[in-house]
Amino acid sequence: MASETLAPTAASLAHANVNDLEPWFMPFTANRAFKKAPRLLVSAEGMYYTAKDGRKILDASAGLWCVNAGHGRKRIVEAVQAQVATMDFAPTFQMGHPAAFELASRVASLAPAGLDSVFFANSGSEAVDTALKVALAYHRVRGEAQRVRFVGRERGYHGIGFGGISVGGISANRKLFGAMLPYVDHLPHTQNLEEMAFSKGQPDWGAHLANELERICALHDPSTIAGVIVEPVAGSTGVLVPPKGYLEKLRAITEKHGILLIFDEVITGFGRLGKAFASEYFGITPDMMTIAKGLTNATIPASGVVMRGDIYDTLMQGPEWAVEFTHGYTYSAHPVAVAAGLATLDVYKEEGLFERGAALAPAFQEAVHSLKDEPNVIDIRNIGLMGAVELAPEDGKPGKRGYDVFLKCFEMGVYARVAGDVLAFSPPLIAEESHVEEAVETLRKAIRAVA
Ligand code: PXG
Repeated sequence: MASETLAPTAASLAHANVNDLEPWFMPFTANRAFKKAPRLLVSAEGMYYTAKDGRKILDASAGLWCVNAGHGRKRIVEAVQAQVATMDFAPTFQMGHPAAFELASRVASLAPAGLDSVFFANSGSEAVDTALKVALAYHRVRGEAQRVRFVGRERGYHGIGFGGISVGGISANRKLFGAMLPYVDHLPHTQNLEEMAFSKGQPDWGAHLANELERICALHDPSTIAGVIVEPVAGSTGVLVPPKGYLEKLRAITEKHGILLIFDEVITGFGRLGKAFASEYFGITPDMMTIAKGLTNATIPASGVVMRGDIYDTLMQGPEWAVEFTHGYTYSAHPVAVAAGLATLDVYKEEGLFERGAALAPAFQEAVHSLKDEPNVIDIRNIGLMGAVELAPEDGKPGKRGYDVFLKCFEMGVYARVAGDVLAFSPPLIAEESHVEEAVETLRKAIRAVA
């Protein structure tokens, strides 16, 4: 049978009709500005996108911090193609398919010892909601139903579900949406330019900020707190690296009070810091981790919560014929996503990509810090293959300078992420030093051009 429609080429996509840009209400996009001057991508391979006008665009941000093995990986693409042709979908409520169990085992074996159980979802936001619900249910079935509070952190990003924006600490993502989840408090964020500007890796200053958790515990009574959720390194708000000793303190305080510590590893998982997870990098084991993005190299959406095995055991209550944990998504452990996940883990392992990321990190650090004396640069921070350059805001127009630099970079062939006035790089782990140089030198020119 002819398969002419199955494999659209970059050329055919380039001619796709994009005359009407209005109907798509785009996510996290300045819609009106975009539709006046669209930036359209039509294909991707390795470290580069191709734009609709044919230009190659260096992907300095691994898509949205997710394409850790680079684009168009044959092995992953073929696994997806084979799976979709063999079994396009299988229900996972009261049914299962073998590969999903294999993926859960393989994820658990990458996770710190004791984190043995994996619940699958489709997006980071769903993983966060799932983790919050697991925490509430865990305490409830143990007879501690009064543990209903969560503590997040200012400037934290945990996706855009109601749970995620409630524990999240980005005011712009909260202000349109009313009161959100009740019983949520926030730690202060850890960023302080006076004390830590231009730190390489973890800042020396700031561990004491974790003591705020004791204050919050005292205020609410720690026995009412179900969980504390933080990104080990905050990504979306512009790479906030935890001060030395900070995460250790959060671990000690949560443990002391029987509060579950949830690391949101949606960005930091799968090699971003040169280890499978940030928990391994920092040597701190949380009670749960949320994962997404790099789990499938973003080829197919998938996410999950990796939790302590005894949390799973605790939830196994009630009669055996009854559903123990009334939660799940139609697409939890979707067969095609699972196939992508298994192939992705093979690629990471066979190509030693986590180690490769770790090996590139020192050169990456020096490259991003070389921008220190450029105009308006007020901070540079980095860890693993996450780097951020913060620019002074224009008077009365926060975010404008960052946005203009982002546009300039794209015009000059480099895609980076921008959050307010912070430009962030998180290249795929397959990057060569020359790619890092290309990204940094382009950013340098863009910063000068916009100054
Ligand atoms: N937790 C963390 C730590 C994240 O970074 C989510 C949860 C939500 O994942 P989903 O799959 O629901 O989007 C994220 C997502 C950016 C950027 O450039 C970051 C994310 C998504 C899109 C853009 O900062 N992080």
